[in-house]
Amino acid sequence: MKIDRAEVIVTSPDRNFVTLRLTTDDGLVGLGDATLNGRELAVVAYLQEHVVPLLLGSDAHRIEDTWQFLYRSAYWRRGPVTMAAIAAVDVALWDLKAKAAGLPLYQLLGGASRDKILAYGHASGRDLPELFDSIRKHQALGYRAIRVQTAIPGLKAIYGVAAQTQTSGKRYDYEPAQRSARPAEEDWDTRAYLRHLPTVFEGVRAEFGAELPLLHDGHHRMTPIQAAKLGKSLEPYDLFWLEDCTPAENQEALRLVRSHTTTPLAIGEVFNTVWDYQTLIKDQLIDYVRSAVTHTGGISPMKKILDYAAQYQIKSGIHGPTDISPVGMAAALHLDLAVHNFGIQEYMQHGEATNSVFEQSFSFSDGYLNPGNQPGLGVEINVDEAGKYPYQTAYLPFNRLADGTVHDW
Ligand code: EZ4
Ligand code: CO
Repeated sequence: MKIDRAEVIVTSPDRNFVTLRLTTDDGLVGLGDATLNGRELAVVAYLQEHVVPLLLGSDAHRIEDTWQFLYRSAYWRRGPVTMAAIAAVDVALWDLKAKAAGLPLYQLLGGASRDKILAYGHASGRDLPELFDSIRKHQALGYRAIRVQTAIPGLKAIYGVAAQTQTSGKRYDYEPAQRSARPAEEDWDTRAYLRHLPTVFEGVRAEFGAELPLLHDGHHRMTPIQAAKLGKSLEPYDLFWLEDCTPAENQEALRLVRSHTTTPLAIGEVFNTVWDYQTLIKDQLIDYVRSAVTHTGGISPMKKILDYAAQYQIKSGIHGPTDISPVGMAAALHLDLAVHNFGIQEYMQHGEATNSVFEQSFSFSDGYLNPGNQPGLGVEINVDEAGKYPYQTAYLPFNRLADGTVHDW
């Protein structure tokens, strides 16, 4: 099974997606998601200029060897662009191997450890009534676990609140990347946020009861002591997790947060290797690993990170926003089904145009996902449909404080 063709397909149905398509000499097709939100074309160039020429003619069965070759032969290691490109190759090779075996991919990862995959969705609102409506809408869709984000009085637009952004939003509850030539500017005030957020969770618990699992994303905007304070003030509301409470680069920050609160901590959507987790996992400073399969070098390294985490009772919470394509989502779902230490899967649902480009066999019902039993990932790309949606420049927003200082978004 030799790699005969390697194509990089860029399409922008509801948003930009980059897909690697490998074709073998015996005619099998494998897909990998290479989408890196707001930096898509850097990964396209990395793949086209430096990876595709190295893959042609190589043995598609040698997944680990190909991964190590791409990682080590580059000499310059890690980083989101490199690891997104390598991830696309890794996932496409797993797709091919599973198709060659005639098995759904999870069977090659040890088989199913569970029957179904608990998902959480993103509810948001500018005020409590709007937030409650959004939570109810998610419950009506079947969701059994819900992330809660709200506006902060005095701030005009912040991360995670659908109705505040100017994006198309027709099919999405929330889509942060905006199709424009420059990143949109949003605003931030941590003290206002720390005062407001506990009142939101108090309201949600009063309305929806104690049972519903609730999550929240701090999106890297707090200092360690601010995050510690927030974790403590949210303890009465029994969060499933508090995500990305501090900027992710400093692993030691989580030690301070951890020493002050029993609110479970999740981190890692911007990480790209196991080294980003080394201290966090071995010192048990977190409860959930948030990496995306697509940004962490693929299924092979992600499985290793989760196996390492399992030794410390740390579970998975794989990143699954709309900027992960259906190919990347399927890769996550096969891993979710197979690993013992599964925690929860983020799932936001793609729009109709995206679903017309990517034919999927995974399903969502009654709050649970399932990758299905098609051989491989179970996702195919319709190249004619993809061709109808050319790339459009789009950026994630950024934050400024009241005095004009750039802040974490
Ligand atoms: O902001 O994927 O938990 N989910 C998130 C996402 C990220 C986007 C960035 O591209 O934080 O919504
Ligand atoms: Co997040």
